[in-house]
Amino acid sequence: MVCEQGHEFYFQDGTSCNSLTSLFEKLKSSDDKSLIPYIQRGDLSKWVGDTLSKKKLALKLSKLKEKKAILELIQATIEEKKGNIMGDKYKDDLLAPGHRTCAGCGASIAARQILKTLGKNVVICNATGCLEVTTSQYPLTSWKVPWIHVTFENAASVASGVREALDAQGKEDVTVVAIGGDGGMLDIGFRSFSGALERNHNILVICYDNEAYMNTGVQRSGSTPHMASTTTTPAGIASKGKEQWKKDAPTIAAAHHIPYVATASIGYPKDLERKIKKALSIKGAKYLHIHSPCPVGWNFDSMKTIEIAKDAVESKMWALFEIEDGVKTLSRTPKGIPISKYMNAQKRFKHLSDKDIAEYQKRVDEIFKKEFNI
Ligand SMILES: Cc1ncc(C[n+]2csc(CCOP(=O)(O)OP(=O)(O)O)c2C)c(N)n1
Ligand code: SF4
Ligand SMILES: [Mg+2]
Repeated sequence: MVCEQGHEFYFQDGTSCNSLTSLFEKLKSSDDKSLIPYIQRGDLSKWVGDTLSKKKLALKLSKLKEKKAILELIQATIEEKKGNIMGDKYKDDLLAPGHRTCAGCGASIAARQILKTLGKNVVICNATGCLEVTTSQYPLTSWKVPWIHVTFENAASVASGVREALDAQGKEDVTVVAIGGDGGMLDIGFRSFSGALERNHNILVICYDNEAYMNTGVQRSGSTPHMASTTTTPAGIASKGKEQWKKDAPTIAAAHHIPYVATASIGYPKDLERKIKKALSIKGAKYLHIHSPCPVGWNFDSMKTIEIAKDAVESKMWALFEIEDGVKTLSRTPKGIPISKYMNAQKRFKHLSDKDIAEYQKRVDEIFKKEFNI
């Protein structure tokens, strides 16, 4: 069928249009989900190609001028649709949706919460790991703020350098953040982490702790909890999972005599927000350690990320506290739910017997008694 302007248009479902207007009307009203990837990639010409040109000579455009006009109209329509698809909900997020973290990923929830409070006047130095890999696949990025991918082991060193450079330019007001996972920040990047804290560089160092090297296949880290099963500490006849207890990174950070250390959880975003704001008000090195459950590595239903995060806090598996000038203060009194509720929801602990869990419970109770007297 030939349209009023002498063109033939066909959609992939075989319908043709009589005019350009009907083409755009169809595009506008389409609920076709296959459009979404093109819109998100902003890959207009591919969409035109895939949608219109596949049918034999479906789009006959003899003049370049006409083609340009059509492309512009489609571009405008796509921009309009983009607004609808993304919705107002995510419009102000500084970590754009569409990245590739797994469903229910605690690390990406942490990153959104962090950026919301940090705002735009920031430079992020992000170590290799799940958060970096999933949000920055070339040529795309989810980061709407200045962001540097640095190697696995030196995020805090790069942040120190960025700080120096900005200060030399008189840009003391820009916040500099080093962010990495527990492997990148607390094991392999420990030297650079420790160095930056010891120099008391005016930066905020953040570890999103998902308690293993997730990006490379759930290997144990120093931050993996005792008896958790990972691919390098698999539970079985001869093993009950990781032998060692979780490394106490916040206490190690505080031992560098920095002005502010805090722990947080993605389950308590207001507490996290308050702590970031406080960190930003303090000059010198600050350390924030955020518990960030990983449905894949911990093996739980991805709908339950926040519930698991909260249960960690309420069962005393994860304490929310601040250390200011060496003084440790609990920021949330846990409800004291049984630790079994937290553990039984995750397959990484499924091999534990009631006796093992009771021993765990005893240990966390003792720690809370000793450190917070509750
Ligand atoms: C020096 C070095 N060693 C190992 C790797 C491979 N590697 C990339 S990401 C990763 C795991 C990251 O773990 P973590 O920092 O905890 O972040 P997560 O993936 O858990 O978010 C490893 C081992 C690397 N990139 N560089
Ligand atoms: S493996 Fe875990 S930390 Fe990595 S993207 Fe998936 S849910 Fe997030
Ligand atoms: Mg990790």
